[in-house]
Parts: sequence; C-alpha cells; structure tokens
Amino acid sequence: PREIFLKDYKMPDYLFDTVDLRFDLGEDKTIVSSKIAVLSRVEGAPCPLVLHGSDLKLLSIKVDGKELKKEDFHLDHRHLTLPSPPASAFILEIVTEIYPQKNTSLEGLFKSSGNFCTQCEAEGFRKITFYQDRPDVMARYTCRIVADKTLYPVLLSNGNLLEQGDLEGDKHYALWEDPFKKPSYLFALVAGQLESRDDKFITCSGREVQLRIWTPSEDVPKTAHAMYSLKAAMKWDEDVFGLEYDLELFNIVAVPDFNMGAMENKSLNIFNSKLVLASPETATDGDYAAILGVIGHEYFHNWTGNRVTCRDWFQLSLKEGLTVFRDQEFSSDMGSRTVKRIADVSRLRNYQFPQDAGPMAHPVRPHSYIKMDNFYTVTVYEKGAEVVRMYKTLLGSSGFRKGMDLYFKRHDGQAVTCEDFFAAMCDANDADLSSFLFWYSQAGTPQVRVTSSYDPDARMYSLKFNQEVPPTPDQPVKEPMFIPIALGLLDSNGKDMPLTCVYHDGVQQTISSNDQPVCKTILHVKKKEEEFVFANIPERPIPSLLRDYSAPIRLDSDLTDSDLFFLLAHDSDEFNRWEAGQVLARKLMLSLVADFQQNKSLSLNPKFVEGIRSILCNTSLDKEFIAKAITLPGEGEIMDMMTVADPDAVHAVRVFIKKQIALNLKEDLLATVINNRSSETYVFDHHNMARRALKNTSLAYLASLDDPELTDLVLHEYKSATNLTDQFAALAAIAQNAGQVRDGVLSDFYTKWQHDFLVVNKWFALQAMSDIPGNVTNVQKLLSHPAFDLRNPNKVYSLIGGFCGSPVNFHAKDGSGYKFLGELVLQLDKINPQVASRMVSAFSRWRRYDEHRQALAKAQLEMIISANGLSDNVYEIASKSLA
Ligand code: DPP
Ligand code: ZN
Repeated sequence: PREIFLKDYKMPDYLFDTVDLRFDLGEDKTIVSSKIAVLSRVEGAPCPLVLHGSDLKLLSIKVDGKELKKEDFHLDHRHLTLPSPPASAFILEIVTEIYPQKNTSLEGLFKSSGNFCTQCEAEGFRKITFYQDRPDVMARYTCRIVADKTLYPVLLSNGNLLEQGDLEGDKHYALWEDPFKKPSYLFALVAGQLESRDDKFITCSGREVQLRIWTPSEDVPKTAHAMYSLKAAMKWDEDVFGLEYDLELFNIVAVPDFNMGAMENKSLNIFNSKLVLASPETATDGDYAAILGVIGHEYFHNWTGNRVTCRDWFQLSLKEGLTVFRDQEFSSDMGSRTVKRIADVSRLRNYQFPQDAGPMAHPVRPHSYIKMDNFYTVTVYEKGAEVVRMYKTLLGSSGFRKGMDLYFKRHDGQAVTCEDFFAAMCDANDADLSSFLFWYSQAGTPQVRVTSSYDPDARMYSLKFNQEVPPTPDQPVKEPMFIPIALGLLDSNGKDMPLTCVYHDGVQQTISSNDQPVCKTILHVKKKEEEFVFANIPERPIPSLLRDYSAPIRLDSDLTDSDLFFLLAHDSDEFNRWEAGQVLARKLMLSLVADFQQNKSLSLNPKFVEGIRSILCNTSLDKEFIAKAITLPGEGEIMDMMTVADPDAVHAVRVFIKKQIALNLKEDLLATVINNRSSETYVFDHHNMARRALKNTSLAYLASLDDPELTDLVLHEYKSATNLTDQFAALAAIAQNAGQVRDGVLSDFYTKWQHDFLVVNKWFALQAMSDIPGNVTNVQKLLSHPAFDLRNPNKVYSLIGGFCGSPVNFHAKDGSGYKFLGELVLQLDKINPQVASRMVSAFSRWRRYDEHRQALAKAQLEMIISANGLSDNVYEIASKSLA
C-alpha cells in the first residue's frame, strides 16, 4: 500500500466545469454514463489526465464525441489515464458498469434494505465512475436517474428536481440539477420505496424551503424529532452565524446500513437510521440528544464543508473540527451549556487522549495516510473542535464571528486549507496568533504543570506554567504550544476576586479597574516555562484554572485535596466544579488501584463520600449536573493515567467505590429515585432529561448492591417505565449482576422489542459491554443470534465494538477476548474494510498492558497482518500498531 503525504500536494492539472451523470439502475448491474466538460489549467506541454476508479467495468470512453481506442488510454487497478488529452477544453464521456447489489463495503453506490443509496466521502465516488476524485476539483452536476417505477418510486439526487416522467417498460426517470459547484464526495443518489415527512422553513430573508425526511413508510411517525431538530438547526445558524440555507429543498434520507453516522451531501443528507428515528418508546434521551446534534452537524456542513470545502483530505478538520464545534454550540444553546461541555470533555478524555498517546497519534491535520477513511478520528473531529473553540476563547464571541464572516467572504465556493481559516480569524481581528498553528501540526496532548505561590506582604500571587508536548510517532521533539488558560481566583468565602493587573515578562497588563471589576481572565501561555504574577491580591487565593476547559491539555496543579473540595463546593465556573470532583475521584481511584495491586484491603475516604452526598442533596444544582458530578471517571480514563494499564485493578476499584457510595448514601439515593419519578408523557427538554438522568444514575448505584429488596425496586422501575430511557436504564441496572433475574429481564426485553432493530442493537450492546466474568462466551453465542448480521455496521458496532469497550473481558488474561476480535477482523475485512478497520483499532494500544497481555495481543496483530488479501484499511492500523 502507498502512503500519501501532505507535503506532496499538487494542484490538479485539469479542472472540471460541468458533470452530467446518468444512472440506469438495474437488478444485476447499473450503468453509469458521465459527460464531463474538462478545462485544462496547464499551459504549454500537454500532461496526462489521471482519473481514479476502482471496481469499475469500463464500457466506453469518448473525447469530443470520438470513441478512444485501446492504445489511446491506459487502465490499471486504480486509474484510467489519458496520456495526451486535447490542449484546450474538451468533452469527456465515460460509460461504466457497476454492481451495487454486490457492494458490501457500503462505499460508492450500494443497496440498503432494497433501496439504492450512495456514500462518497472520502473516496467512494471512484467506485461509481472514473473521475478526479479529490475535493479541490469542484464542478456543477446534473444527475438523471432511470429505474423501475414500482421498485424505486422515489428518485433523489442533489439540488433541484428539473424534470421527471414515465418511460417505457414500467420505468421512470428524474433529472436533478445542483446549481452549486461541489467536489465529488458530496454527490448523492437515493432510489427506492420511501415516504416522507414534509414540513417547511421560512428563511431569514423570507424564502420558503421544503423539508423532507425520507424513510420506509412505517418509520415516518418516528421522524418528528429529527424534523424538529432540523428546523431548530436552520434557525440557529441564521441567528448565531447569519448563515441562511441556499436552495428551495432540503432532503434527509434514513438508511439502516451505513458505515458512518451521517453524510452531508449537498441538499440530500443521508443518515444512519439510528440518528433519525426516535419515539419515546424506542429511543433514549441519549438518542434524542445525538439526533439533535447530528442533524445539526450535517445541516451546518452546508456552509462549513460544502460552500467552503477542503483543498485536500489532510484538511479534513477544517470542516469537521469547525462543524463539530458548531454542533456542540447548537446543542449547548438548546439544552444545558455546562452539561454539554462536561459530556464533550469526557469524550475527549476517554477516547481522544488515548489515541493521542498511542501508535495512531496524529496531528489535527495529519501529515500522511494510507487510507483516508482511517482518519475520520476523534483527533480530527473532537480535538479539532477544541482548536476552533480556542479561537473563540482568545478572540471573544464577536471576534470569532468576525473571523467566520471574513472566512466566508473570502472563500465561498473554494476548496481551502486550515491556514486560510487561521488567516481569516487573525486578519478579521488584527490578532497575532502565530504559534497557534502548532495545534494543527503537532500531535500529542500537551502536559501543563502549574505551581503557585503567594507573597502576603507584596499582595502578589504567582502562577508558573511549565509545558511539555510528549513525543508521538514521527515527532520526537515538539515546539511549545499556544495555550489559552481561562482562570479566576477564589477568596476564602468562595467568591471570585476582582483581578486588577498581572505582570508577565516584566510587563504590567491591566485587567480591570475598581469601578468595573473583572473576575476572569485568559492567560496566553506560549513558552515552555512562563510566569504570571497577579497584583493586589489581599489573601492567598484558590485558583480555578482552565475554566470551561479552555484548552485540550492535561493540567497538573499543586491544588490540595481540601482546595479541590473547596472548588467543588464554591467555584462559580460550573464546569470547574465538576472538574474538581473528577480530579479528586481520579486521585482516589489511582491510589486505591495501587492498594489493590499490593493486595491491601480497600477503604474509601469518608470525605469523598460526604462530597458526593452534598452534591446529590444540593437542591440548587441542575439535576443533570448532579448526575454527571456523582459519576466516577471512566475506566479508560484511569487506565490512561497509569504507566502499565491494569484493567482488572481499575475495574475492581471502580466497582468497589460505586458500592461504597451506594451503601453509604442508600437512603439519599432511594429518595432521589422516588422524588424524580414521573408518570407524565415523555418530554424531550432539559428539565425532564435532567430529572431522568439523576433518577437513573441513582438507580444504577442502588442496583450495584445486588440486594433483593433493591432489585425488586429496579424491576418495578423496569416494568412501570413508560419510555425507553427509563426502561433501558432499569434493564442496564439489573444487568450489572449475573443471575436469573438478569437473564429473565434480558429475555423479556428481547421478546418485547425483537421487531425493532435499533432497540435490539442496544440489547446487543448492553450484553456485549458487560463485565460479567467470561462474557466472551455469551458474545460468541450472540454472533449466531438470528437478529445479528455481520454485514450491518450498526450491529457490528453494538456487539463487537461493545465487547471491545469492556476492559475486563476484552483484555481477559487468557487471551480469549483478543482471539475473538482477531478472528472477526479477518471475517469483517472481506465484507467491509472500513468497519473491520474500526474494529482492529481496539488492539492499537496493546503496549499499554502487562507483558503477558502484550504478547497475546501482538500475536493477533501479527496473525492479521500476515493474512492474504488484507485491505489497505486494516493493514494501515495493524502495521502502525505494531511499528
Ligand atoms: N459524514 C461525516 C460527518 O459529517 C463525514 N463528513 O462528519
Ligand atoms: Zn461532519
């Protein structure tokens, strides 16, 4: 396999002006005819035109109407080359034959539940026809679809419907035209038996947009929340960024077989059904929130991704980091800002930090790849979003908006780079952020150490920062990063002190005056070592650092436990209140892990339990905040902080703390469950979600005690639930404890929901993730369950992905978990390389474990890499993991 490098980027020699596509959709084959108006950029000597293509059967190729002979072009596995095309503009016509019915990779044109649909990002268009399949080739498309009228009554593509009509032989056609230039990855086609929920949206300038969400007819009732989310997103983008939708029609199609969550094809978004379909009985609060976020995300791409796109795939974060940031902000504005921030930061810590510290670590803008599909990562997306958030932190809301406005003014209709975004932000604000660009080029999570000192006589308070960016593959030595640190200083009553001025590098900077006190500031930490000294500080403060998590770093400070308890109780920054509790919990868990490893008996610091109690019983706090604050850090997060990750110890300690909390706070938890029940009909709003979250978190604590009386309570909750959020939470609570009750409820749940594949996937995932010893046998059995299918990505993600997310069973000492995954990766790779590659990633951090586990995991990776006919996708992950 060939590695592709950012440094080798070259502009295309040929541009495409218009592309007219015609699809004749058939039962054993589909004929794709394309007619491209080619423009030459090169002056002087002609150069070859190289088109990408894979798994295509070439039927004919014409230049300016003349059929090319065999010797006029060159065809290999991946390319169609015209060695000397005409020097001036010409028309290229190509006809290919493809086999969507046999396409299990779910990339290009394929069938899902009897319907045709496409997925072209990143490089799927080349499985449809020969093309310069790269994002800097932007063209205007038309698409004519011809198909059987009974089997495929609905024919959709990008843009506006120009014509439709009947044809001979029970066929019909539709002709679509997209007036906006676009790269091939945004092309889409759908044909099938679908029905739509229709609605409309009036834009800020008074234009009416038709909105349609397409699904099989029986699912139409489950699209109400998606439609609500779409309208909310359209309004939000106008209000917050002044961005208006630009066509008269916006379509969303839900399909059950889809590699990713969703795809932002121009005016024809295609979604994994799990991110569209919801009803109170079949979707949880988490699903409702995910639908809101992803519908928003794909809609927001219309400007950040489609109108302004990426020059090359290395720039992926230009659109993804920015669009994730936008969807995070949207969800914050629709619900609770603090709770959303906590959820996003937890995700970053549990998934991105480990990636950034492992063999697949790569910068937000990678330097190279073998398969681009492997770089749709938490680093490009979530860390990328943090990078965008830092611009806003540094420039303020209005400065950020100015930067966005300039970005669109300069680049609408173009394919650009991360530097272009950076330049727009700087130029619009006259700001010098030079070293900020290292966030795009350097991998690894910066480690920042803060030490403080107070001089009561001089009333000066000093904070010294020391930063270290750890080495990552191909990047042994790093430059210091530009890190915005938002902070406040608390006085002994827990109030924010006014900040007047700070000395930095011998220069005095005024923060605020007496008549207009300011209590929060942002320090720009840019050097390896740097000191900031605050003046006029009347007493030793307790610093609240990195408020709202102002930079994606690991922060290590000299705060004592009592400082942390103080912050937990008083910090005006709610995010940092939660964070103080998490820092305490992480310290506690790590020290208990050490005790466990030394066979010492475990005992829980009563102060910690009291801290949890005071949060749980604080009626002035938001209930979802409480639910988050009483939840312990994930096992992955703790393992990530250890020199040698010990899944058994971390798991045992987390279970121990959970049970201790449940035992000590039993009455409070019971009261919380009872007081937060509701018999009303399901409402998706923050108030009700928060109530359910708190009740269900408390229920899980109680169930962990495996006490018959409490089990009865949980069973009662299970039976009386009127929505899936409550029902599934009760099921999960019961499923913590092996035994007959668990088995009975699991089977009851399946019987009840077997007709609904999305609910069944949750049932698979719940069992797959279980920490019950020896669970691999059960998961193995579920592979042959009638509802399971290796060809459906959602099912694989639920059962196999779920299993790999269970530290104790996946990392079982006997190697059974590794062996299970190793064999499946090879089976999956034959069906769908993208999905196989996601699964093999579970091995990538094998060096983090003890020698015994290392040997077992390594053997599986070696077995995989030596297999015949391995895909480039899996090869890249496996080889980099072994390197
Ligand atoms: N569909 C994926 C996303 O929106 C890739 N663009 O993130
Ligand atoms: Zn996206």
